[in-house]
Amino acid sequence: MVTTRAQSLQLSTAASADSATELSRETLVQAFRTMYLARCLDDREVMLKRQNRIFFQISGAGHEAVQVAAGLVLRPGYDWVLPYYRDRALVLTLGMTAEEMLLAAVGAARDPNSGGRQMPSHWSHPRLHIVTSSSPTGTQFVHAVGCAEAKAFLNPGSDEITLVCSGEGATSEGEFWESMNIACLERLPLLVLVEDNGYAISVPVERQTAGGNIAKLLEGFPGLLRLEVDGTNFIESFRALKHAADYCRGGHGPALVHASVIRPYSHSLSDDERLYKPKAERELEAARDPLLTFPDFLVRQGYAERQAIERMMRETDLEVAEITQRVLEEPGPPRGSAFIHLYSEKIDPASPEFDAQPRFTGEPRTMIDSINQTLAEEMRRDHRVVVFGEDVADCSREQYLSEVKGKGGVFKATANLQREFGASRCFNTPIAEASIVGRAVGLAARGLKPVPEIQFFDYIWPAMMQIRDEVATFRWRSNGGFSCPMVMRVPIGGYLTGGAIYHSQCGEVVFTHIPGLRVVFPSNALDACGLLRTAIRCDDPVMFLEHKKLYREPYNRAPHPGADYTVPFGKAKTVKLGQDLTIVTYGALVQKSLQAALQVEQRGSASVEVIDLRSLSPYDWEAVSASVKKTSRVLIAHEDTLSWGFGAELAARVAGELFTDLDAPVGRVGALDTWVAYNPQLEDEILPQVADLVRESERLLAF
Ligand SMILES: Cc1ncc(C[n+]2csc(CCOP(=O)(O)OP(=O)(O)O)c2C)c(N)n1
Ligand SMILES: [Mg+2]
Repeated sequence: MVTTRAQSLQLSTAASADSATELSRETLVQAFRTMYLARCLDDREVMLKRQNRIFFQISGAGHEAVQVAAGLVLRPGYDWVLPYYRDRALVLTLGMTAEEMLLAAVGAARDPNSGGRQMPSHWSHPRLHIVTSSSPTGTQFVHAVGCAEAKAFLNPGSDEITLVCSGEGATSEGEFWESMNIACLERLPLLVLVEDNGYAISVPVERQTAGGNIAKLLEGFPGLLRLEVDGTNFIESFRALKHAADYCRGGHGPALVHASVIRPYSHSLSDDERLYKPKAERELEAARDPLLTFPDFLVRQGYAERQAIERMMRETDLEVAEITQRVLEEPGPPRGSAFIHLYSEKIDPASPEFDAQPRFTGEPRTMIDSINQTLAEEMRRDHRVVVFGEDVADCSREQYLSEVKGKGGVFKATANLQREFGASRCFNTPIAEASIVGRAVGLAARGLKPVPEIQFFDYIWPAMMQIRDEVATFRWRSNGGFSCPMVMRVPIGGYLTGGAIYHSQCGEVVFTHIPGLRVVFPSNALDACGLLRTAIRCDDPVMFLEHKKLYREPYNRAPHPGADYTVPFGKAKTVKLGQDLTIVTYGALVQKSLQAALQVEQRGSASVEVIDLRSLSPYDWEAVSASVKKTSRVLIAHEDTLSWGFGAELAARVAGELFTDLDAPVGRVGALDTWVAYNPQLEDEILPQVADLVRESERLLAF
């Protein structure tokens, strides 16, 4: 097995520690051993890729010195690390083995990073607190904010820090700036390492970053320690990173180390830098290669002898070759394993365990009150529940709390939570949706239960990358190593008379199309209480869609069903029995469908069944199928636009599986395929109305 120890080296008798860093001679030599091992693994992978024995390669070549330095200032399994794809030498220093890396390269089932699901160099190692990394550039910054923030809940008083790494190109992403703002606002123990190799694929840094220097651009961020260093120089890098880590550990706030490095192997094996980087520049870079300069330094300073270093390099080559032979025999993930770890295997929110009986007390409450009370009860029950978002706190200036009533959310869903549970468990965030969801990822990865609010569904889109590429993939891509269960509460929907295009949209189907995510959509106070509690107690990420129009309706109120009332996901409710037509619906169209059913029944002899799906992913196919088998006619109705909607999927499935049970075509009603307008008459025309449901029902019944 390849180790990162340097025990086989013959050490010189000169200085026993470096005077600039106080690192022992053994540590210095070991640092080179790790750098060399990293390069050796890259070279081996390059060869395997060329032989088509692995399927992707991206190297850390040229970044090794600063990465090993970063690894040495961290305490593996104590501090938290959000690496990026070039951080091979960093994660080796933290304790990942060469074998674990090559298992990832061949896509083996035993690969601890992802079990063959992600490209190699997408590091993940729960025991070492190396949090699963993905391919989108910059998404990791907001996770790091959440990880650093979790310290105050889980490890207060400790000197733990979080390290997040990136290239200079990725600092152009909004998530980087959102993170730097929050890190400075909250004085988080966050160490940011920007490994600046001068290029983002082919784009040079002066066309990427205003002024060409990210550290300078950050001037003026309060409390942020900024250090610039030659990242190919191990000694300088170690000193800078040690200084920065000490600053973070001391509670002074975040630090950023901007390290200039080289990238001798092009961006990846799919890129050829000679297309945009001239020979002279590549030669200048080559002269800075730490794999040449650092051993020279070790010999010059008398820390090791040249021959011993060369012997160690040969031994490392042999060991890597030997591991490669073994790893190439490793089996890949077994057939049939594609769904494993898509959702939690620990808690099934669709299980009968969540099928509770209500124990009603008190007067009927509105849906918004019910949500507010459920949040409070769950925060009382579980200290890990943390609520945050825009305007969700009662009053950020806590000294005014005794004088003012408090905001508690634009719809009041979170009223009095800050008052009861304190500003650490219910707090306002900057208006930055990617970081609202992204910091929840970091908090959840460390075991907290975040319940972030997105103020309006219409404004969820800056968080889309986080939701689709991070939240939903976290467990699957790390092969169960990490998870980020959270509840994203999102007010949705129209019929508001004046809500217009940016306060009325639906679009739930965008999220039901995401594997790994649960989507629920209650239509009344009782279900909102039960489904929200299930969402908080389950172990998956849940999108909890709250229809704004239903928040304060008189007809959907319910007395409180008890502090343990839960409703299982994927269980529809038949809200009206009938024999001749099934209307399958959810959200605001449940009530409209009931009204339509009554009108249809008054005008003819048919009877209509109405099913409220309640949760959309998973959804209750059994209930739909049983009802359609009984009635032989089905109408699927939703407020969201008609085309490519949730109804399209259901209609396809009904047609595919229940064709012989049908006496009429499958009907659908939804909004016009356009936006919701401000003018009330136009809004009415665009959104589905009772009359539309009656018309379509009668068409199907007459067929
Ligand atoms: C959000 C996103 N956009 C684009 C890409 C494609 N891409 C992958 S790496 C990269 C360049 C990153 O440059 P930098 O941050 O400087 O890191 P380097 O590769 O130079 O180490 C790009 C554009 C991506 N992975 N994610
Ligand atoms: Mg770069």
